[in-house]
Amino acid sequence: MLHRKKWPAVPFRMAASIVAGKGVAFAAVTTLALAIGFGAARAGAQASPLIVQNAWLRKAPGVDTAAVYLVLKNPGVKPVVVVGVHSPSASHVMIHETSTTAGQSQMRAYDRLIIAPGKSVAFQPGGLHVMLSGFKGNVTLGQTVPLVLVLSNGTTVPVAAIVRPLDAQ
Ligand SMILES: [Cu+2]
Repeated sequence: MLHRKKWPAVPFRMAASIVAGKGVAFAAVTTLALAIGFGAARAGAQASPLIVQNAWLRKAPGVDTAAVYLVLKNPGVKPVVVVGVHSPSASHVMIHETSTTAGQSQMRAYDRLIIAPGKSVAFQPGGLHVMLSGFKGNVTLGQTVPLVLVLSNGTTVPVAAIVRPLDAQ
């Protein structure tokens, strides 16, 4: 009776090594698939060297400066260096960092900002921000202010920062 035939007994240790071997083969195939997928994305849609998340600003009426906050994520395997920022909406754009020493708040300007591979840099109130001044028009709640990040290799990364209420954090 065929259905009652026993499978040959496999010693436990050998069975474990077979499973492990399959696991390794599967991982190798997955890695290859990812590599192919990544290559295709690069060749096709020009994957951005920097991912921009949650860009926003507060703008008080009648004040000609505003700070933009955002998160910059480097998805690549090499450092990404931001060497400049500009905006069609403002005449002066700089990367600043606020720091407080002995109760004194100071702003330091960055000529370049390096984002390590796989890391994110958060621009947030009380720390890094993109300082805009010399606004060329009205900025109203809910609208987006365009910025352009310039990288050391000449690539540019567009940013759309949304105007949030003054009490946004
Ligand atoms: Cu500033």
